[in-house]
Amino acid sequence: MTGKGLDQEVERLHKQGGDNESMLKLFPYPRIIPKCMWIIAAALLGFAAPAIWSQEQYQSAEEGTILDMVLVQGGTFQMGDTFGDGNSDEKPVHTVTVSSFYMSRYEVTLGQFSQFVRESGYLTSAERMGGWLVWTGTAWERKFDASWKNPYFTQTRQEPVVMVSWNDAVVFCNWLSRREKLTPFYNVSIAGMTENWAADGYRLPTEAEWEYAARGGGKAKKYSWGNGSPEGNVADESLKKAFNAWPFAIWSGYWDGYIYTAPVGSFQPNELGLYDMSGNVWEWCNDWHSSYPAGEQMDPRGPPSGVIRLLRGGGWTDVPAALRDSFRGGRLPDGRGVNSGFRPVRPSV
Ligand SMILES: [Ca+2]
Ligand SMILES: [Ca+2]
Repeated sequence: MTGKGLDQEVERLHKQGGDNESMLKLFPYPRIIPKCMWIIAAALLGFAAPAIWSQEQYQSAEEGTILDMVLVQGGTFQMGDTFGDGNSDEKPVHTVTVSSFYMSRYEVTLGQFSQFVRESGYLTSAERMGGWLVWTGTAWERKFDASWKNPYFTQTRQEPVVMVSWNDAVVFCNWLSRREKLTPFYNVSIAGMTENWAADGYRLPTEAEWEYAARGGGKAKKYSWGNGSPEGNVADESLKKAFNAWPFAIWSGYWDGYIYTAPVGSFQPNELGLYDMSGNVWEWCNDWHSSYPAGEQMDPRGPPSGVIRLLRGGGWTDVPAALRDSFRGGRLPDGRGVNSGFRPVRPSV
């Protein structure tokens, strides 16, 4: 589906009723990165099969720290379009230094998210705002019951949670902080949200932290696995074989064996021991999308306000260009898709 086609699909859904303006804005890519609309369309959408989600999946009784956190030693690196094949918002390449931090070794799993919901009673954006588009095998359709519980394909507890918004992810981070007696990073109220950078609790990574980590500590490489054929779950021949009608490009000649999400850690980790940075699901970053500055940056946090929150790394629906370490995707804070999740970080001191 091209960007134009995607816009038409959104317009059609709007005319069907039951939608609203904020929902229409859940497709921001064509507006911020017009050069690669077809990649963006693929990145935003997923597809579906009948969902089976057993009661057993709610019954995790994990205690203590539920995330395996990896210490990422800080350093200085070149951030952005270091290969010269990126989009305008990946330029200019600029020097960035990040401090050390802890990062989850894996994407947050369905099992972990179900524990959060069970203990908190939280209702996600998709559940409150009427699902989103899914792929039925032949067409994209708005499914009002689509959510993390029902992404219209079967998932095990070890697979990454999907259909979660930026707003959902930060509530998860705060829940995790409180259960570990840490100070929450996000202060969420009806008046808005503020961030406490002095807090020791969990938060989403800055995109500088994410890119530094995906590059295995700031290395000049294109994907988290390196520069060659994937070591991860992407839009591959398995996907195309399952769905002849799949409307987007795939990584031709590559078979990863997974049509949808893969259990986290199914592929080799990068140099830092982090799994699935490129591929499997897109990962929310903390920052608002904005243009890069030209000068050197120390622990950049992005602008104080904005419209689009960043997503990084590409997912099981994506082709090479969107899987690059420097590619910048994004959605509105309540945006969600069957191909996006998150992985928290927390300070090292
Ligand atoms: Ca795949
Ligand atoms: Ca990922």
